[in-house]
Parts: sequence; structure tokens; C-alpha cells
Amino acid sequence: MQLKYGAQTTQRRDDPTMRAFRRDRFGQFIHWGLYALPAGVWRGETYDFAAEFLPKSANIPDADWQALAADFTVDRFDAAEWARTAKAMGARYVTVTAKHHDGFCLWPSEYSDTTVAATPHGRDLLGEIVAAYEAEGIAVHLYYSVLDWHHPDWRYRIESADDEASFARFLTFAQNQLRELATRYPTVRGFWFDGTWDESVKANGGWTLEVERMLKELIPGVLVNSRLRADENGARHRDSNGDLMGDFFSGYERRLPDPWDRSMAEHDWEACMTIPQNSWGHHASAAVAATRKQPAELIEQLAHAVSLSGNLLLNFGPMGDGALPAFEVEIAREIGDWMRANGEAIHGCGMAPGWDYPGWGYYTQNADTGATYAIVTRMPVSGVIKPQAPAGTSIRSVRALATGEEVEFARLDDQTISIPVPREARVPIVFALEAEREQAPAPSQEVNPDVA
Ligand code: FHN
Repeated sequence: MQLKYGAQTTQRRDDPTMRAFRRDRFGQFIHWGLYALPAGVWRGETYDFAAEFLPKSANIPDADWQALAADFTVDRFDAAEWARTAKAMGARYVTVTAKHHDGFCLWPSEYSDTTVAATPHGRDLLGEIVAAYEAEGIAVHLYYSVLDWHHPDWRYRIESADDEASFARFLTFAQNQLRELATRYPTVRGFWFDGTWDESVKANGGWTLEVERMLKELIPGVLVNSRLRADENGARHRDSNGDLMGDFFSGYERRLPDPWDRSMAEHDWEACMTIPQNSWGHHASAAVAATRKQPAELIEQLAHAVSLSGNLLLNFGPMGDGALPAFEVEIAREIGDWMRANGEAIHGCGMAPGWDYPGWGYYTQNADTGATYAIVTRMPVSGVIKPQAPAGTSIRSVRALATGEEVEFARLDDQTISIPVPREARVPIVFALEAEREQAPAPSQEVNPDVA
């Protein structure tokens, strides 16, 4: 089907920026805005739904919500500290909410009346974040919610000529803001769109394409996630022909594909993940806290994503005063300890061709070096894992990645070995597997009497 606003190419990007994003594999998501102040609590009542949805959960009038800007004094905010924490965790890029659904902007946008300019300090918090992360060598992507609860011209659907005129104004506003962002922060590596699922946006596939073009013209090579885009039929992420729009698929949110779904490696993709069950912004509720994932589970999710050639974007929700909550600092520290010893199996790695999903964990492989890794996340009851190399290859040596020590193994057949995993080993444990093609049988020395 010939499409006007669908995918502009079926080719996968393979330029330096895309390759860098692909190699990074692990990013930090930051959700920070006015919602970090009430943290899910309004007038003494706790709303356990996502903290950033509080204006809706508690039915808060917009003026009361925007008045929070006066309390957004961010006394403990230190962008350099956030960036150091991310780096030590092993994150190679950050995606930060420039504007979330409530419309509040972390930069002093000239197009909006609800921005950091309305806070007592008036600081360009987004600019500070961009500079601090880039100083640590961490690439920055900007999250932008098209959905905007504050803007008078936002519409969920277009039902009248009036709606149409309002929404046309809204799209101009959003495009102006995006141009402003790309012009103020030209070093950013990506734009991450959200809040694009409503009928109004889906009816404006042409606008989504135009925005992608504009950003790529302003910042050559910039990455745009698939969530921005809709085609003329309202198909999102993938156009009506099934082709991916944008540079990488970003439809996995708080979930991951089946670990055996090897078709995932056909395109670039990224899954985003919360630490609690469902809050992106900082939440003060004990019930929400009770749903927090452990570092080992988050590492498992990272290994899972990389084993299917995807990235994981792990969310942090700093507090209203700008400090990172202690539990997030601790999680970042534990993941960082693991990454320092085992990051070789993550950064620069992707699917290990021919190594089937083993059940006890994940295989990853570095395409440049060919090194293959077995990341054990679920210890079999037997205490033994049995890696199986692809047909025609055989495993020659095994090394525990964290210690570098050679590991004894038994050969079960040409392709399969058995490795006893020490009972005291804390999963996720990683083994570096060296596999080689089996020697081709030596040519027969027998003389053919007919030609001799
Ligand atoms: O509603 C938002 C949510 O607050 C958060 O920003 C996530 C991140 O992917 N996206 C939306 C839901 O899809």
C-alpha cells in the first residue's frame, strides 16, 4: 500500500549515532516535574496510582496544580550527582522528561506559562541536566509528552470545527516547543515522544512526520522513538504496511517480549521499566514502595532485553527537592557493582545467533569480538547449567566473567557442556563462553583407483 505518512524507509539505520545507541544498551529514564512534590498525596489522601497522574486521580484543578511551581525550589538538586550515579550504575544514556502530561516544562519555554521560569529560582533545570550528563559522557535524550492537560487547545478527539481550529493551534504550539528544544539543546542525541495515543494525534499523521523531519533537520542524526508516529490511517509505531516508523520500536512499557521471540532482533527497540509496579514519578506511598523490584530482577530484565538485541531504559523518579530517593541510590549502586564486573556481557552486545533461549537465563554476544556470554538468572534446582552451542560449533573454554577464572566443565556432546554453578554463587552470574567451529573432517587420503 502506498502511504504518504508511513515509514519513509524500510532500511534499518546504521549510522554512528544509531550504532552508539545500539551499543549503549542501558539507559536511565528520569521522570521529574511538579508531581514529585505531592508524590501521590493530595490534601492528606494517598492515591496509589502513578504519581504523575495525581492531577487526574485526585481531580485537581489545573490552577492548584500549576501553583506547585512556587514550591519547586529544588534545594537539594545537583545534576552532577544524578549524572555520577547514572554513570556508576553503567547507564550510557539518559532520557529526561522535558515536559510531561501536566504541561510543566523543565526549561524556560517562551511558548508556555508553566515552566521553571515560574519557580522561585527560575533556573533552567533541563539545561543543567543536559550539561551535567554530557560532562560524564552520557548521551541525553529528551522526553516530550504531546498530550498536555494544561494547554487550552489540547483535544483528545476532534468533534467540531472549533476543535479542529484549537487543535491546529495546539500542534503549532507543540512544534514550536520542539523547535525550541532542538535549538536550545542541539547536543542531545534523541527525542522520546509520549502521549501520542489519542484520536486527535492519530488523525494528524502528517504532523508527526513533519516533526520527525524538522528535528532531524535541526539535529542531523538525532534519534526519534516510534511512539511519535502515526500514518494517515492512524496506525501507530508501525504503519499500515507493518513497517516501523521512527528509529526504534518503543512500544514495550513495563513489559518485555517473550525471551524466545528472536524476530525482535530484526529492528532496533527499547523497553522502558519502572522500579515499582506502576509509578514513574516519585511516590511516597508504602503500598507503591512494597512493589519495588530488586536489583537482581532489574539486571535480569536488562539481560533479557540485550539477549533480544534491545535496550533497557530504567526509570528513576527524583524527589520534589531534587534529591534522588535513597532506595534508588542503593539500587543504582547494586546494579553498578554488577555492571562493573559483568558489563562486558551487556554493553556492545546483542542476540547470540544460534544460541537458543536456555530457560535458566540469557545468552548475549558481542558482534565485534564474537564473545558469547551465558547470564544465569534462575539457578536450576540441579545446580548445573547445560549451555548448548549452535550446530557445527563447540565450546572450548568457560570463564567466570566477574573473576576471570577458568571454570571446569564436562562435555555432554559436541555442542553441549555441563557447568556446575557453585551453590553460594549469587545470580545473576555470568560465564564467558569461547566457542569454535568444529574442525572440518580431514580430507580422505584414500586414492581413487579410477583416476589414479
Ligand atoms: O503516561 C505515561 C507515564 O506517565 C510514563 O511517562 C510512561 C513512560 O513510558 N509513558 C506513559 C504511558 O505510556
